[in-house]
Amino acid sequence: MFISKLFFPVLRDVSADAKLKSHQLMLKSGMIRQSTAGIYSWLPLGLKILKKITKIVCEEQDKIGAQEMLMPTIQSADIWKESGRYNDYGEEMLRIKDRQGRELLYGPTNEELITEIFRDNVKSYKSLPLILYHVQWKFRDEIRPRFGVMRCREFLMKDAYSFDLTKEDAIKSYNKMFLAYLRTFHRLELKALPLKASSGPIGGDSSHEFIILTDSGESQVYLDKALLDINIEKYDDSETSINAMVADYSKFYSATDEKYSKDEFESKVKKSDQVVTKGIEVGHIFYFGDKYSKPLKANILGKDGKNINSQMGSYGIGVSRLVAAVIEAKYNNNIMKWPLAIAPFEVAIIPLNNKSDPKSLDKGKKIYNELKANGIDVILDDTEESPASKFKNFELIGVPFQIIIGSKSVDDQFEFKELNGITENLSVSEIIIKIKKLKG
Ligand code: P5A
Repeated sequence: MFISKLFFPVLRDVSADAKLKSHQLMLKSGMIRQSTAGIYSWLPLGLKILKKITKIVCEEQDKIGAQEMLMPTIQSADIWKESGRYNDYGEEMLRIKDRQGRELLYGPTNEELITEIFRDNVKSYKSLPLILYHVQWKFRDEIRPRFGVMRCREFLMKDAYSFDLTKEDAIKSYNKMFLAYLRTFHRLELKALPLKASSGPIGGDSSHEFIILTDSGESQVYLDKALLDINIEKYDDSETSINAMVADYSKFYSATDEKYSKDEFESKVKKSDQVVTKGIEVGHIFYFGDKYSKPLKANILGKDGKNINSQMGSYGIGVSRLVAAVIEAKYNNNIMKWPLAIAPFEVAIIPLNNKSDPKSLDKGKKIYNELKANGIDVILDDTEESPASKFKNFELIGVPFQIIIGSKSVDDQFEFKELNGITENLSVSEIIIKIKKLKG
């Protein structure tokens, strides 16, 4: 991409309603624009990051054997009446009538729809275990949408659903997802903590929220400091390792506001290890047994030939919320610090004097092609703006690395600068090796 072609409408004056830094920076850099309260358009820069995050989320789902599919945003009210949630869900659900007067709704979640698909298509225990997922827009008519895409009305969620024969197997699926979630957030360079949580309108008796600790978060959390030291890289995919991981996390106290008990917290965690802070909920997983399979009659033939309701769980990640959460967790000096894996561009090539030295732009284009050929996501500054304004643009976008072509470039050596970090003099091939290594 050449920057002169990139549609990124910079907003000089961000509305005072944008209280969170992530909201301000996303508006300012032209990542998003509000369409109406709590509903946003994703402009090219924002969408690029959203897609990179989605890809990582999907890769980790695929790795545990979950299969991707796509369900619609609009659902029939009938299945929600069958599950009993049509009335329970209240005003958060956007209800629609079509021209025939049929009751429809914009899905706030998909437990009913996936259970219907399962009921109509899976008949025997032989098809289990089964985990299906999709990445789809959801609508919740939040009473107070705020903080940009952090708490909005239309948002992108990855939601997965597991089907098992027994409770024991369902807990295995739950634990596998637990690890997949920790790995997903780890790849986004976020420290997400699984906290025992209440299950709310989704239901069930076992649930964990995944929370990123930041002062700007909406959730109040209570935990043992030791949880922060658990290194998830030490767990592999074997059942023993997954069980060890769950046991390690269960050893230490952690709870969200709703589950918090002062007595339990103070008796279990010594004063110096007590952490009381705020966080952003980026994921939430649930085990709810037959809460949906029973009323929707999603029976399968068990091993003994008898019909049995499958044991289910559901697992959500707020993909669009994650974009804002990464900014909140990592921004520095008003600059978005994107992990390389999701940066809108990995490197910016900045010829400083395109006007007085047209050869520098040719050099820039040559490097651009070399980087592209090596699979590096690169943006070239082909404008005649002042060096100061060029640097400002790339800071605003948050490109993690810059190759500067200027008076300090000698022969094939260029300044290679980390955003807000150190500068080295490197050749193009050294730069390529370095970036490839950083990408892993
Ligand atoms: C799990 C998957 C569910 O809906 N059903 C399917 C279950 N869980 S949840 O906790 O209600 O939502 C999952 C994640 O979605 C994000 N999220 C939101 N993001 C932006 N704006 C909102 N209004 C919003 N509501 C939920 C959160 O990250 C949440 O963990």
